[in-house]
Amino acid sequence: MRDVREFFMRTASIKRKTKETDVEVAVNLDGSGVSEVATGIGFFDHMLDLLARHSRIDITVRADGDLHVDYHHTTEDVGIALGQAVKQALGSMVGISRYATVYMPMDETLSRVVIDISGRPVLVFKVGFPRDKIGEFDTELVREWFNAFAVNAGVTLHVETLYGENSHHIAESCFKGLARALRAAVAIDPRAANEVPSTKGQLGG
Ligand SMILES: [Mn+2]
Repeated sequence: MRDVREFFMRTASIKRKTKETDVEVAVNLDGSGVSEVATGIGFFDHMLDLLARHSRIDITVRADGDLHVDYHHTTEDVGIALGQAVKQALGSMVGISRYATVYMPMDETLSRVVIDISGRPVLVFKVGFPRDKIGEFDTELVREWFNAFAVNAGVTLHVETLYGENSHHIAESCFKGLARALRAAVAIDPRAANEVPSTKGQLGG
């Protein structure tokens, strides 16, 4: 079947260097879920690996951040760069499915992730963590990452954990839910492969 992937590669790479972090990110939206991730934060690497695997987006992340301060700058800046890379790879957004709703269980936890690749950056994040830390990782940084990603990808993203007890499971259900939502929303809709999915004729206005 002919679709837009015959005409352009949906890939992007972003380099972002500040006094706090040095981040390089690459994505291939039509990949097979291969990840090459090294942020210096074990738990965060685990989440980004899951994101790649379950979205089928190939993701490369190399981050060298000020981890001696804490994990905030590195987590946020990787979210910024990954968001920018996804937005760039989407290009004109021709042919994308645009919307997706995913319920993601992880043992006793259930999270719902709803995405609209709208060009309008909004995050609604209703997720509570019973613990302040997962390993060395501050659980409040999960929200920081999702916000940085949503704002820079230009997506409307609603994330809610409906119930759950284990903080590791809660975080994992959010990242896996985003992965499956992204996978569906960036997929080319064969019934509208040459159209931008908006009655305005464009997304992001
Ligand atoms: Mn895990």
